[in-house]
Amino acid sequence: MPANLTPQYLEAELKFKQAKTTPEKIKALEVMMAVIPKHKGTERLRGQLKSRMAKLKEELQKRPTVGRAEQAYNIKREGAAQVVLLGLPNSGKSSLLSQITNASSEVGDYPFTTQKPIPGMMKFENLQIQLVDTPPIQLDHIEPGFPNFIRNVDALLLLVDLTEDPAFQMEIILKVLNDMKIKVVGKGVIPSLELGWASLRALLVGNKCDVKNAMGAYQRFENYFKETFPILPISAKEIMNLDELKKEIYQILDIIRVYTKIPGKEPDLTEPVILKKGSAVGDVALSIHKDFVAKLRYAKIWGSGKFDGQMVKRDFLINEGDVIELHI
Ligand SMILES: Nc1nc2c(ncn2[C@@H]2O[C@H](COP(=O)(O)OP(=O)(O)OP(=O)(O)O)[C@@H](O)[C@H]2O)c(=O)[nH]1
Ligand SMILES: [Mg+2]
Repeated sequence: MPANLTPQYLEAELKFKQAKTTPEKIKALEVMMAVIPKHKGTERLRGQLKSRMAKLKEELQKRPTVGRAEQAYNIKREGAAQVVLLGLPNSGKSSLLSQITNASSEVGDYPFTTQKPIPGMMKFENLQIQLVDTPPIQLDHIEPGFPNFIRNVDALLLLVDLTEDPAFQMEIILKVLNDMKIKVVGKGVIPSLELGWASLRALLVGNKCDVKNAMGAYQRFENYFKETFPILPISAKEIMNLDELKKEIYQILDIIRVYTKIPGKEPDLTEPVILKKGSAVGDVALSIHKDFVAKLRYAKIWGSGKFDGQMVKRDFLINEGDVIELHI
């Protein structure tokens, strides 16, 4: 039986031959393995590719590679929060980052386009939120620096391709996170965890809803996950539902915005103070200066008070949109 190799495969093979470094070779080989036609005629060749890949990965592990990959994951947190895009190859992570942030990340119609994390800033109302595009999730390979990075972000955006069995993709993502001792929490309270475990809020997003039949797949996927996760369909390419997505990203962060004012002046509504949900007046003072808390006598509050300008103490709980005048 002839192998019938496609132009896509031959192109990847050429890249493999031209590759100089082991990571370059692995990337080209990954593409070859992904695009090779899967039938009897290519069985032998697929076997060879697999063992070649095993050798290359072994080679890579032998080398003391501390540094490069790990350094790539040392991304400076900027804005009100740091949210990471996770998903399988080709799910559309880079398309989404390029669409809703000021950054651009290479988009390719072949898997493993993205090889290092890329941050971008997303504007949402009067806030900037940092989104980070990542290389695709793989079951058998986790890059150094990746687990540590993920454990320290504020929330995850799990992106699945609605044209390719989304529930299966979700299973793989959850398995990889579980292996890194990360418990993903959608709706509800964050549980207390065993030592060594981290928990992260996550939003589930089905991409490519513009494609025929994708919304049917979304309905089934949604039925399965909607009790446990906030979930929505989007199209990164056709710009569908992206404003709604921004709102949902803000929602999973569990933060509130309040505004401070000086007596006799209007509050500056372009400069929110960002605090965790459930914060009190004292936390507002603390966010301005640590000495401020000790000196705080009372505050006046517009919004959560019984009436506008009500006098409250430092343990008074605040809500989204409140305006607070601190008195020392
Ligand atoms: N129809 C459709 N195609 C999309 C959409 N989003 C992305 N794509 C296509 O899907 C392919 C993969 O997109 P990428 O953004 O590179 O996906 P990725 O998840 O970053 O891929 P890796 O970096 O390999 O993990 C490209 O051909 C995109 O044009 C979408 O909303 N609708
Ligand atoms: Mg990508």
